[in-house]
Amino acid sequence: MKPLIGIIMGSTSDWDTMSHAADALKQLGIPHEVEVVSAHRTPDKLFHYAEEAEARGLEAIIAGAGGAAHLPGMVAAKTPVPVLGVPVQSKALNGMDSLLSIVQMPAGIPVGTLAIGRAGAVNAALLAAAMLGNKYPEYRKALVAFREQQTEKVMTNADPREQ
Ligand code: RP5
Repeated sequence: MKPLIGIIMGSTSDWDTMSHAADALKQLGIPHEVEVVSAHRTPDKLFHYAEEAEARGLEAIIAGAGGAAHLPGMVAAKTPVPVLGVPVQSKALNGMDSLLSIVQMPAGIPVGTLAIGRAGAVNAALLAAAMLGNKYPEYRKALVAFREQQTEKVMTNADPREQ
């Protein structure tokens, strides 16, 4: 099936984090692709990826990066496809650098920024699913079912001593 969501990241070292976005999309049955696209190591590839995204049918891009994390902002600047940014937890500054680099976009080019690390990656996928759900009822249904299961899991495991 043609991918509807593109998951990109600045480095293979981001995969530990970004794999959680891919897992969540897989769980919801949403076709997606995964690719390393570095803003500073492969800038031409970044431009090409962003310029082609809409024509290839991508309806959202989840972009993860760490440190001076300009990948999500640069991609957003080159495509009208909505971009969700995931700050990867960096070693030096624990991801605060990534977070501020991604979230502080000047007015005009938005990047929907999620939390640092795994939570951000999972939530980027869930948010992308919610966006797709406006157009594809099957993905809205899958998201609702996921949330119901999540609630059920908490309700049936309420005593932490029994975990
Ligand atoms: C960023 O630099 C990447 O997104 C990654 O989080 C960080 C470090 O990259 P590596 O040096 O591990 O390749 O571009």
